[in-house]
Amino acid sequence: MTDRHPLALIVLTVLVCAACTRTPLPGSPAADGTSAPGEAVEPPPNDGIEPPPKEVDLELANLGTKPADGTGWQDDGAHPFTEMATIRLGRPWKAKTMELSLDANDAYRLEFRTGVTAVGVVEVGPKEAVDGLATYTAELPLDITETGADTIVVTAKTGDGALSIGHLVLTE
Ligand SMILES: [Ca+2]
Repeated sequence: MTDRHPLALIVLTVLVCAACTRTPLPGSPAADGTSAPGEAVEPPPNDGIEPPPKEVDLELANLGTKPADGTGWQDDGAHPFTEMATIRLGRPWKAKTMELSLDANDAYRLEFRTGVTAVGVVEVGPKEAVDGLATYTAELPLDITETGADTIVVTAKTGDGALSIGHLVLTE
């Protein structure tokens, strides 16, 4: 396709120029990341879709319903985030096994904590054969079972920054 609408070129040119003027020259006062006084900060483009939060706070009690495998990472029944999910367990759990669903194309790190102290880590994923949420089951390390945990912090080891958890069930 070479017959682009002329307006598209104008828009592109304006965007490129805007990017140029925002790039500070080495040694210029703005190079340390501070904005010049009075410089307007433009809002991010809004395509009408609410962006997922960086961090979410979840309760185990609200994660009991298993969404179908393949549910989209932002669909009903999924809890999307981009960096970290904190799951409050409501009480200390000396769990032996867990079942949970996660967006399939990421590798997740689940850090079990009691208070702010880490007691053990479980890593799951990815499961490339599934598109959307996939279910995992895991036996928990003895440290977690013996010490107990009241919080799980979920982050990604690798992935696309589009993270999601569906359900979580612990078994003692
Ligand atoms: Ca993902």
